[in-house]
Amino acid sequence: MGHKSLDKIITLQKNPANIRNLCILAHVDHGKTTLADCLVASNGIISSRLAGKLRYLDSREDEQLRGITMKSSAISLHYAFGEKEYLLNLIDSPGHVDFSSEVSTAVRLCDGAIVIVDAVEGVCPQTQAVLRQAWLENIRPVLVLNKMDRLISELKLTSLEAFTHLQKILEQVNAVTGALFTSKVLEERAEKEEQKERDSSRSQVEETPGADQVYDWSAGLEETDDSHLYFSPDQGNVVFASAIDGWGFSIQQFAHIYSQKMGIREEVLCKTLWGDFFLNAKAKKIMKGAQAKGKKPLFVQLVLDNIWTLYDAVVTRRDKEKVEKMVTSLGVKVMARDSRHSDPKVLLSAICSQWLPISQAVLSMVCEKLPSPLDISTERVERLMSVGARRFDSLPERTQDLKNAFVQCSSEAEAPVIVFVSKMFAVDAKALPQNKQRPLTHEEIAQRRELARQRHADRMAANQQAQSFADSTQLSSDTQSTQQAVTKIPEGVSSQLESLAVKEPEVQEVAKETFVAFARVYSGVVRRGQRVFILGPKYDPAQGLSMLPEGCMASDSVPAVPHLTCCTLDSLYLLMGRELEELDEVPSGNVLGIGGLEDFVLKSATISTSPACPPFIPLNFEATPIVRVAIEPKHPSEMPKLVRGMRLLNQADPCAEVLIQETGEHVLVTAGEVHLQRCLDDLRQRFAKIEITASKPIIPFRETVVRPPKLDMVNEELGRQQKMAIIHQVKEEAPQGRLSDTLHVDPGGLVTLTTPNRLATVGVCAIPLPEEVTRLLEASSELVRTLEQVNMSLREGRSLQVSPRTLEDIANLKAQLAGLLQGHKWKNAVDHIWAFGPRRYGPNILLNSVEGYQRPSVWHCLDLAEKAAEPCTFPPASLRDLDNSIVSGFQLATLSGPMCEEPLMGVCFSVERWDLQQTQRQERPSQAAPGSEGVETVKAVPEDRSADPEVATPEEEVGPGEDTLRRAGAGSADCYGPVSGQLIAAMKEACRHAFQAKPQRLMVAMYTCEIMATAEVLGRVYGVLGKREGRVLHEEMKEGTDMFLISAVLPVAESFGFADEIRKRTSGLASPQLVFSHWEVIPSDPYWVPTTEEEYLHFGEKADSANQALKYMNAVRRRKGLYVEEKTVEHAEKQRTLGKNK
Ligand SMILES: Nc1nc2c(ncn2[C@@H]2O[C@H](COP(=O)(O)OP(=O)(O)OP(=O)(O)O)[C@@H](O)[C@H]2O)c(=O)[nH]1
Ligand SMILES: [Mg+2]
Repeated sequence: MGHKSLDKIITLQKNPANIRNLCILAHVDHGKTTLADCLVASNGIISSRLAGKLRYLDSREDEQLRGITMKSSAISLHYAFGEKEYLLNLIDSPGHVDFSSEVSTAVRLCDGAIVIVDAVEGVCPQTQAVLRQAWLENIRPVLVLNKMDRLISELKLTSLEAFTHLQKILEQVNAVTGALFTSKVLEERAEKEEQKERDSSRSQVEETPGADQVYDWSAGLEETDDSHLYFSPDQGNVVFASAIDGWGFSIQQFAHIYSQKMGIREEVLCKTLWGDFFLNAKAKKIMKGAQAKGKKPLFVQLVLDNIWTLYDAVVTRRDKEKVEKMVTSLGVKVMARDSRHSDPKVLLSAICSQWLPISQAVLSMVCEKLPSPLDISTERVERLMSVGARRFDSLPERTQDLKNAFVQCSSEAEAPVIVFVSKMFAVDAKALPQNKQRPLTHEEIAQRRELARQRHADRMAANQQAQSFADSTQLSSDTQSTQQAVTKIPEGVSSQLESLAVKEPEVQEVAKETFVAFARVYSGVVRRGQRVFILGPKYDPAQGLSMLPEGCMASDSVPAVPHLTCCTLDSLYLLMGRELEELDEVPSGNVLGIGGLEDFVLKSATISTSPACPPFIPLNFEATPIVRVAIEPKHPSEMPKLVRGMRLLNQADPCAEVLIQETGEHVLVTAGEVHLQRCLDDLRQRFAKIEITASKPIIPFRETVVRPPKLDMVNEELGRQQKMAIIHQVKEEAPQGRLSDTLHVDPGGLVTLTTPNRLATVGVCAIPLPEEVTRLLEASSELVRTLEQVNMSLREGRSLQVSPRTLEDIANLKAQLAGLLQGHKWKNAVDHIWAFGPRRYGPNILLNSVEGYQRPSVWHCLDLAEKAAEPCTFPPASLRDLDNSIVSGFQLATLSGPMCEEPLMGVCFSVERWDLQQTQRQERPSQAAPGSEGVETVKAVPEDRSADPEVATPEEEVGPGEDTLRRAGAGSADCYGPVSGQLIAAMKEACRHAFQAKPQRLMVAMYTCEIMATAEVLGRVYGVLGKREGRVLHEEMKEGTDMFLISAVLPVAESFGFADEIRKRTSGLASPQLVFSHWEVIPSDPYWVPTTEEEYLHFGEKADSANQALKYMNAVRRRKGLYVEEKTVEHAEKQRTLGKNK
């Protein structure tokens, strides 16, 4: 990059009003990087001939090879628009679903986005996803309808057809935006109304109810002006383009041209060029109703026809004369070598890029329509600052004051520095500007020349000396003379060698990876060498402010505050695509790279000079990492290198997770197959630089229980004895002797288990949760986690100012659960929820059905919030002693189930009985809870159950009273360990047995998959889907094209190699996008064995041929080193007979 343009950018950085931070978003392959190329070429960074072919921002080798972007990268461009000069910080993002986390990191740093839509394919799944992301981050989008050339050369549409087609696509895009907008308006309206209600109830104004309370649901939508949110060419936020051919236009450009030509006012043309208007040549008027009157719409006549004619002349007919005419009438210059080129596209882009340069159309739209950093809305600021459930107005006052700093985006000296780092990216240290060879200045060149001259002179002198020495001594042997000459190396040369020798280790040291933070300055000026605070995501400004002395700066010696560290900003960079330029300071409103943070920041962080600054809300990632592989070095001795490499990879990728499993395996979790491949390549080539082997993907499963099936495998009604068989199976599995006298299972599935010291007994029963409940819990896991945090802090006696919105969400969740848990079985269940699990927020429920135990439910915080605003704590007395052990046992049981040690899902464990022996409580009277008195008798077991001969009476279970007393008397010297631990283990075991007493099923993760394919290859796509147990949900034809859009679901377990297979079978015509969608129960029972005659006939003795669930389960068990019951070949004779018959 030349000094001049660098200086220019540095000057432009100081004027935030003329800065635009924007990213390019789209579905995969819609042409983001190609468009970026065109914009980069407009700055002279690459040649305009190569624009679109080079894909400059795809700097990685694999990106170029595969032709898809994998990392988002930024570049700063300048653009003169009218009188003003603008600085554009442009970020190109990947479109493949696997890399959607890269999109999140890009969107966070921007104020606006260019959304690209392929004019042929229209709105695709990722288009919707990116529009949603832009919406969530509150950034403004503009639209580019790209690949217009395909309408002409591939679809062969006429200009009129193309117009209709474009209108439809625009409608589709607007429908997506509309849906987002509507939900937001309704939400806001609800909030306002509630506020009003609260106000009115506070002011005690009594209004006559019922009179005017008609619920008008549409009111909010009509009032709000949303026209600016939609894409419409007459609004100036749509550009039609073909990035590959280098042209693009907005209708304003044509309005300008034709207003001069036809003498119609530009504003009128702007309004009418797009839409149902036509030109009445006689009356010289623009009229409405082109379609009804069968006239050519204005857009077709004045715009599209010109382009269609040009393509026809240049590409289709290659009519030289006509082309020449058009060239002169357009007033463009074409070089001879372009017009003579054998590929007509070269000539075409030479003409188009001068006539309608795409960069001009896109960049002027960007400058005009996208907001500058100064336009940041207070709403966005508040959202960025309110972490988790915190209410913005509950933040400390000094923190709230920082809002102004954001809004002002000031670069004054006193403005606090606020920077957000959205990701860390690895750079080869050689590529850093400090270590790069730069062009030399004139003085340096002169100096070097002088040095070289000197050296040359020295060498000449030395040679002469040697010559004269040899001559004078006249040695007899030649060899000796040369030896002498060599030994006498002149000084100059030896010093050169020395300097070379010194340099080598330096070079080696430099050749390693360093990390650069991808960041944006929201306020203040960052300077090189500045001391700043790094705020982790869990940093609490209230705590920080109370612990730090008043006016504390990062440069002082700072006391230790959790999640806060100090560091120096070593180097600042301007991001220029493949290159970095060093900067001394970066003012507010700019995107930049920061070096030297790798030891302080893992993936993202907030940086500030003020300890009052809150950490920004976490990035929202759309993709869930789901594909796991275990990694090993090829040579075991290289393990440390692998560990280091994986650590680096973890830091360099926003979404990849690296963990060590209990088995000691190093596991990498990625978003999908392509992502996995990229991570492995990165490990091999950059971070670990060793050979590694990756296991087959480890597929996650879930375990669940279902209602007893009514039909057997051959569709016959199941009798009672089959259900009994299941119970027997459980009994057989229980290890003989050790547990048999403490474990009891009744036919209803209630499992009672006594701890080894016989002091506590729990009775647990597993119930399948309705599917909707599981789905709801899965979807609200974040909320449940927040709920758990709130409860935890209440239990610890701290008060947490929860935002009313979160409280409302929690109340909503409760209401929804209550709505879904209907029926006799679930009576009052919602109020008795004890905990969620695993990890306290999973999709399983622990229910308190213990009679006489009035435990506060998980919804406790709601009651508190209703009662009073003042902080209040849990009444500690109402929690029974050892309550926590029950919860822990439940957490452990749900974390790994009995089938193949995978987490449970959709299971409710109802604790029906929980008895603690009197003696135990007497020992610890101070901790005994008053509510727990008198619960040692079996109250919870229903009559019919206790009457069952299989269920022991409490005396039998507990054993003779004397014995108990003796054991209890041993007190802390109990040979079974502390009671709490025993209770955890007992609870866990009880849950597992209760689980096994019900029909068990395996759940598989499912991908949704959208495939676009042409009619010819449709059959093959179905073939591949069928083979891999996929299910087609629907199939539709894309209007105006010959493409079919198929959406299907596919088990993750069957998805590996799916994309490749589809691509191979269809010769690259169809390529699927796989996104994790949900969990699904496999209907077949993994433990099923034929019991009836019919089943035996149907499935044979082993009956494992078709049991998909068994196959999956055994595969997991084998991988985990668990016992697998399998029969190997039994009747080998049969095979012999087969051989004979041949
Ligand atoms: N016909 C036509 N092809 C185009 C146009 N723009 C881009 N392409 C082609 O579309 C393909 C994808 O282009 P890219 O720019 O890599 O697409 P992308 O959106 O960056 O893709 P990802 O980064 O992988 O999401 C390339 O083969 C381009 O040559 C266009 O205007 N017309
Ligand atoms: Mg790309």
